[in-house]
Amino acid sequence: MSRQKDYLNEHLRLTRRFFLGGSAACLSWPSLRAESPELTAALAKLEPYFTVPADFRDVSRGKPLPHSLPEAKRREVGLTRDTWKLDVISDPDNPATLSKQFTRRDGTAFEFADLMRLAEKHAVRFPKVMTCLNIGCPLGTGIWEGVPLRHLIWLTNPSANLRRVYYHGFHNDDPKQLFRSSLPIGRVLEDPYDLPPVVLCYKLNGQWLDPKRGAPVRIVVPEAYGFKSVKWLIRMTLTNLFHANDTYADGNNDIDSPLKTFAATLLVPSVVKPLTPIPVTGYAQVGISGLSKVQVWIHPAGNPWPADDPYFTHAPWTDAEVLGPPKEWGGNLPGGKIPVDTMGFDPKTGQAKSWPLRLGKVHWAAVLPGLPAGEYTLRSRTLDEKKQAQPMPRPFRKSGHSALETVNISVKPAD
Ligand SMILES: Nc1nc2c(c(=O)[nH]1)N[C@H]1C(S)=C(S)[C@@H](COP(=O)(O)O)O[C@H]1N2
Ligand SMILES: [Mo]
Repeated sequence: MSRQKDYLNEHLRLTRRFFLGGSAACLSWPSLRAESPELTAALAKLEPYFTVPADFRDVSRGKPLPHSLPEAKRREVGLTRDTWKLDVISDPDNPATLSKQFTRRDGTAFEFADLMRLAEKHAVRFPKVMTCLNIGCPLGTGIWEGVPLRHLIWLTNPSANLRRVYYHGFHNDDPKQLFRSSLPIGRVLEDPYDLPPVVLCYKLNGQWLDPKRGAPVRIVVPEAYGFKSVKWLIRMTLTNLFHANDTYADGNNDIDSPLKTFAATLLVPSVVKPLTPIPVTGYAQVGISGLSKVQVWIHPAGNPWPADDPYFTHAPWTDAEVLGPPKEWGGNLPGGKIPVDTMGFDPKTGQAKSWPLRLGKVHWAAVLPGLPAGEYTLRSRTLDEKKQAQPMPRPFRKSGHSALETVNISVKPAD
């Protein structure tokens, strides 16, 4: 019974702290490495690091969805590798000075074979999580392969008045279905902060891009939310306009927002027995500011919290264990191996050069202490490399999800 008393004391101590709202040192909870068959079982159920391309969550627009078109129709409209045609033009209203344009009308469109010629010399591969700014939860993580877009831009011989690139995908030739995005030319020509380049992407996880993921060619912008990575790319306009015209701007979104760092749970038991340690697993999206820690905090549900601490910064958060590189990468990678020359991986050893991978995802686990019967609330959060706690430094929804997740757990004896 003395053990139970300890738990109850602990519980009271926590509860008191909630009411006082003071900051507190971390509790020494049972460590993850403590043998726990429940945790081992939970870890065995973790999703793979990379997502099988067909298992990506799909948020495509279009009526009909471009990837649902029958093969014959996709051939007709240029959505197969051997029929793909890309227009690359100067904006007629705000022209960029180019000496060459690629157009279907003149029979000079840029084709897949042209892209493959560039790929022989310039292909790059990098891991990236694809996340919808509106939904918040990652749609999938993959190794994206493509040709840096700047190599195509240079083929137009731009010499002046080029400030932005507008691009859009196939939209059933219906202006109402247009999905477009844009980038400042500087981001296309140069890669700041050691980011991978913006690419004309044609492979995912070592396989040709499939229709759902935007085949034959999509844009992928490494540091951006999904809406910048336009699928079924058919047209690119080089303009002297200085501003964005993204479809996502119409949805009241912050379209210049790079990926945020945040944590969420994957496996949490909704009912557990009293005084029984609780295994929890989750993931963290590793945004532009990196990740130094994932932390968790469980407390009795319904306790008041000081209104001047909306992000629970004074709560007794405890470190979870951020898992290292997996033994199996998943994602149906050819041979189960990271493709050669994937950015962020050592070409000799095939190992990640640093961990977690920036702009990727990482998994975490924790064992929460056993608790007396009652209703509890579990929260998790990240600290980025500057130790800024989620949802800071960018808490606003329209720049991407970073709200703290809340999960309810019932602690009660088995019936
Ligand atoms: N042409 C086109 N491209 C598109 C979209 C679209 O509706 N049409 N959706 C965008 C959005 S909002 C997101 S989040 C990503 C999702 O990428 P995925 O389908 O590969 O997961 O695709 C982007 N590219
Ligand atoms: Mo999206």
